[in-house]
Amino acid sequence: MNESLEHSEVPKVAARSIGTRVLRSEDPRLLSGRGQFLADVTLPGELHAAFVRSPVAHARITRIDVSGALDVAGVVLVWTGAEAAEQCEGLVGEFAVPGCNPTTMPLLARDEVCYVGEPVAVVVADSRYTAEDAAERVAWDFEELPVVVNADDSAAVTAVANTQLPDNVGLTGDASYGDVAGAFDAADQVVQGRFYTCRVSAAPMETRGVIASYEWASRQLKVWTGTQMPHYLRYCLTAYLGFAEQGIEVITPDTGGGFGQKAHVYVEEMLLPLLARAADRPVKWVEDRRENLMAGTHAHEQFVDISYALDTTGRITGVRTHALGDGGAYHAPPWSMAVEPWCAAVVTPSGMYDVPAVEYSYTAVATNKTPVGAYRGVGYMAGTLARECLADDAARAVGMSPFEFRRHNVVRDFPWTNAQGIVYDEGSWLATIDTLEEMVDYPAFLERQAKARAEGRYLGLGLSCFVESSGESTAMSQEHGLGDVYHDTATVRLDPNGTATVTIGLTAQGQGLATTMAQMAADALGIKVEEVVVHTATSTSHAYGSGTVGSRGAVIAGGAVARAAGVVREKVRAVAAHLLEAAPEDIELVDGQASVVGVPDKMMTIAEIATSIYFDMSAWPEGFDPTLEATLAYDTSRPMFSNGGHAIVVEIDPDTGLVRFEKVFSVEDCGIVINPNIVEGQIRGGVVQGIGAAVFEELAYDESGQLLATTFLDYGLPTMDVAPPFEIHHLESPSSHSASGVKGMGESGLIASPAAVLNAVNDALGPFGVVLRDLPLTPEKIHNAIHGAKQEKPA
Ligand code: MCN
Ligand code: SMO
Repeated sequence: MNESLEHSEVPKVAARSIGTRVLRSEDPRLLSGRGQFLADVTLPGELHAAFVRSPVAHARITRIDVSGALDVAGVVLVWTGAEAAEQCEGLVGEFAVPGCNPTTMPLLARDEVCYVGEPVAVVVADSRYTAEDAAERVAWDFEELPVVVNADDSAAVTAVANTQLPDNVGLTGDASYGDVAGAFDAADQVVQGRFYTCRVSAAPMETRGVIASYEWASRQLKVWTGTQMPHYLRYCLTAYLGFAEQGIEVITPDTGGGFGQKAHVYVEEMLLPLLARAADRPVKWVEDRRENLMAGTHAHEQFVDISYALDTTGRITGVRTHALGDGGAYHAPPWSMAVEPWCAAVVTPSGMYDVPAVEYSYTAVATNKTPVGAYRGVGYMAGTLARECLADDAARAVGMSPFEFRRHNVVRDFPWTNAQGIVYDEGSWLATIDTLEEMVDYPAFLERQAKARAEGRYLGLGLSCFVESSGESTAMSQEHGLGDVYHDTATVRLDPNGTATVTIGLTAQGQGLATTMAQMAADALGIKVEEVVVHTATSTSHAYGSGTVGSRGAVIAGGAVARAAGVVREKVRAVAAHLLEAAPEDIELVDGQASVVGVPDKMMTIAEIATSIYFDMSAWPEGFDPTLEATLAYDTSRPMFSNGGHAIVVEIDPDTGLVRFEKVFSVEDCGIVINPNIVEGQIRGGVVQGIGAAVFEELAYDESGQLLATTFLDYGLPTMDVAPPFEIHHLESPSSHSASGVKGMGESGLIASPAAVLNAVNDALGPFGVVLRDLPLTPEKIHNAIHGAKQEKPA
């Protein structure tokens, strides 16, 4: 734990801006087309890279001939695996728990290609056209090897997907807490199911891309990329490639979404700097959509087997979970194949329910498919889908409504320690269920549903509740048995005119951190939010950050901002006290004024104080240090958990199998809400992504390992026409640990909405007596389920 970095040194501040619907400061620029994205960056003399990517899923490379490409006018360099390996063996992917077998992902494949899209060679030329044309002229021969395209075959080792993992296992482990066997032996009934979350893409609107420039004279390397972890990338550029870290600047321009896909270190990010150095010219690569769907990390694919032991009253007395993840061909560094099955099994077994006995196991296996990486709500989505959909099965088995069943099992008293020993300090778990039930007006819905059925229309209501670990921190990592260490810094400066300039270590992919962190700083300094400008981590020259992952921005960047602002605030109070002839403890900073508590006419503006600190030594108390700028780090001393739930109403067309989304009801408790507009935007976006993952999206492969979706024509992203209206309700159980009581929430929408969708579809399918458990819920699947069932079962 990192108690030394805790917030306790931050004075509690009056919330003026926090909690209000401040408009996003990012929007005027971004919405009027003034954003500067990676593709907008053009460097003098730049060259362009194009990759040769494997057209087959698994093969041994027997010959590569690049001479045809080198002959093309304008081509500067062509590298294959041999040249790349001279510089770097590859990126090691592993997870720091027993049972992980690491892999090394070569920068360019050398002997073996393990998935369609794996880079085999790279061409650098004076234009993108030339580079692409020349890439076509790289000739290579290969011997095809047996292919593994699904997790069950991989687990059975029908073939080896990657010779680095002879038994196909990337990661495996298990644990048991409490008397699980006893709970299942004594159970009145056991319900179980196998749930499948299909392979999808995070599909950020802006694909990946890298620009690198290297100045040999000063040994300065600049790397532009939309990464979510610029400081970690900078560290890797030194660790793997030997560039001097002090000479490296990683620049993250405006970024059109990351959603976890950009929370990886990619081979392209390693190659471009090497190529720029070798060519002595800047090199640029901007991924196209086809490449992104093939070579950006994939997400989600896993099977979760889950069973509940239920007692006679309908209490869950034990849960068993086994998660089998299809990890693709390599561990995607740095998170590895653990992202899905480990998270699903370890982090989500009990959710909001008071389950005394928990057993889980997880296995990630390799297949000849693109590596699976992080995607908003890593593993939580699949774990929540299994748990919440089995809860509906259990509710049906014991004859309770989905609300009653959850209320019967929910944890009511806090702090609560789950079977695994993880402590939950506070939460509004029961209130989440009650609030959702009120919002949907359940009796009225049942009536409407019955009436609709009588008319041959099929409405369904699906419920899903979640607990989300938020504010990823050292403490959170340790609580889950890992050794990751996190902290971030922020710099807060009060300017001579009393405005503030703030720099944080987290990048922004669209979360609105520049706005919310300005709100944090404004309240901590006692000035107006319009008087604060926040620079998110656009360059590693500024504040240090561990990355915008694990919904940590509000908590961690917020904590660092509050701590740094606290130091500056004390300086202002000291000078105010001196000038107003009062004790510093009696000085209040609110709304741009420093005033003496209880003496309303004794006040001056914070701007006047700032000006005098910079320009008038006579304003300083004895021995005053005029530094009006502070950089401090923050980490939490304890893990913190948000909670909430969604209820989704759908209608199924029995003739076409299409699902129409009527309405989403969401309850979110992320402690104190900094900005309700932004939090609601996060919920809407996340839920719609979850609707996509549940119904429209799938990165399917054929038996030979060919990816079947490489454009947005064959990969169905949800668009505004399917996005339903939302009703959102905020509950606030403040964290007693974070600055201002905030908790994170950026992943909650996607974590819990697919379960609500599946539950809603199954509720609508109720009259046909069928229950679906595999995503995506395509029209075909639903149509077949209805027509396979032939006719409605009697109610
Ligand atoms: N917020 C708030 N009050 C709270 C909690 C959060 O106002 N109590 C605000 C935050 O200040 C921030 C936003 O809500 O502006 C999300 O906050 P948080 O939950 O702290 O998450 P992060 O800032 O760390 O963002 C990361 C998270 C993750 S892990 C993924 S994945 C994801 C997500 O955010 N990727 C996104 N949301 C995304 N939204 C956009 N537009 N693009 C992405 O790539
Ligand atoms: S998947 Mo978010 O980047 O933790």
